[in-house]
Amino acid sequence: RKSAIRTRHEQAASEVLPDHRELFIGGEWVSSASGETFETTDPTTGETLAEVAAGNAEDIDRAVAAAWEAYDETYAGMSTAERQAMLESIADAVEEHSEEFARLESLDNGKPITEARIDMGLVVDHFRYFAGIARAHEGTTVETDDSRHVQTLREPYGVVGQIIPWNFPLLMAAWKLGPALAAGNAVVLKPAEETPMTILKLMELTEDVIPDGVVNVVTGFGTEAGAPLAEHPDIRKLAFTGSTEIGREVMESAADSITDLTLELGGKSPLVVFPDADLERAVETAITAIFFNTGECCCAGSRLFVHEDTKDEFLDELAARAEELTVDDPLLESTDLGPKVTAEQVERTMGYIQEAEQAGAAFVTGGSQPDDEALSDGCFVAPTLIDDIDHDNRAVQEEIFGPVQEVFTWSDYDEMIDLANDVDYGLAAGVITEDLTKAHRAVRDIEAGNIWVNTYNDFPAGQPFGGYKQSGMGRETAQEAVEHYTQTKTANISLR
Ligand code: TXE
Repeated sequence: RKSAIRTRHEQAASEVLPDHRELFIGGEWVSSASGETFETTDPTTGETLAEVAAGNAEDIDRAVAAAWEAYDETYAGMSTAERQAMLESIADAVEEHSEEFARLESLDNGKPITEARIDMGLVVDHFRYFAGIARAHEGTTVETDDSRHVQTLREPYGVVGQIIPWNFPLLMAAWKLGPALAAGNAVVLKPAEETPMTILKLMELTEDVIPDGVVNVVTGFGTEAGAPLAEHPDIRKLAFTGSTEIGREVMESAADSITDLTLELGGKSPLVVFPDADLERAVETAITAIFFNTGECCCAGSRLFVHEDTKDEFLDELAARAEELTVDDPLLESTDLGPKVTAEQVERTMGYIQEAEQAGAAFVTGGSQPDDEALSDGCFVAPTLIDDIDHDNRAVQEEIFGPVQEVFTWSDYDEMIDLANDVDYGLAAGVITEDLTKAHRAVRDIEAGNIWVNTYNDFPAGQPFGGYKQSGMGRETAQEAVEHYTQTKTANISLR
């Protein structure tokens, strides 16, 4: 099996890798200023997938200059209808090549091919949504009295910077490029160093669609390429998705130039199961909440609160379902969980698991890397359910970002809500009940930017996404996101 996996991956790579691995600046493929490259690895086989240009501050300077030139000379003059057509064409490119994109994402990130296809559907949906929004962009007039005419314009910032993570590489790019381009900005985007391939392929396939310099991609590491972008004085708006720790640094950099900021950071989301919940639905929702994308989801439902009346039956069912999940080569249709993105991420996840173990937590299932020789070169972690763990344990308070869910039993609603809210994060939550009143009550009581009722990890375009507390600021994936990429100009015209 191990050699079959290797052969399958080599074959897929030869079919779907982009031709270009350079930086994409001003519509040209260029080497990094330093001439340096870095490797992106296939987390299933541990083999190098490709060598990619390692951008640095000089490259960011070039990209920002190219973006301003494109904004001033081309993009600012493009009509909203032309922007809409451009965004539609980007969606078409992804749709036409969606299977190639899905396989490439699966190779670079390790996500199961079935889930990579879901990502690509959402990428298309988000570009189309923002194509529509580009035409529905309106200012206001303000009524005072007959002595003046007051109106507001929503104007683009000009050039914006975007730093994206590795868990949904192309989807996170779509979430950010869609509203920025719809609002009329030119962009400098830095992909995560772990997963640069799909965005490079998108640039390759849209070279004739996006005017030169309107989207610039500088691949590279966080400190070498990300930090100079965040610090750049000519960037007028910055959007970052990643860890809360780096989000804080990015915020400090933005403070220097008073750059407007959107942050989408970590999470530690509660999933609350009420005693009246339909058992099968509750179990399936809990499985999706934590094991979708191998738990590498900022909104993963990683803390499960089950009512004591149903806990035993629920947990038996949940463990049985978790044990049925197939951990294997992500390119196989039958795989439910692929590898984590890097060995470093495995180490991090296993560190939390071991710490929980040392604190005396009980493992309902998992708690290790899978015992499967065919997967021994990859970054795999078995689906893990932890019971009997203190709520103040680090594994409960911090984002693990892996297939690990901690289970808590509750009986008193108010106490449960206090615990559900007792983390620094507030990105998402789930509630499972057949009782409408309980659902509405919990939606109001839980501190989170996104609350799913009887579902989880559902991300249609148009539904705002973003966090409370230390999970971030600003909202993406909705009309509100376009507002974040514009600034209000007020004109007061005297009528006297
Ligand atoms: O994140 P980083 P990492 C969480 C998750 C994960 C942890 C660490 O818990 O285990 O963060 O992951 C760029 N200035 N999330 O180390 O470092 C970096 O190159 C500017 C949650 O991958 O925050 C990449 O493009 N940029 C999350 C991006 O920031 C910098 C998704 C994210 O990397 C930089 C990913 C710097 N100084 C991780 N340093 C989510 N919210 O979905 C790094 N970067």
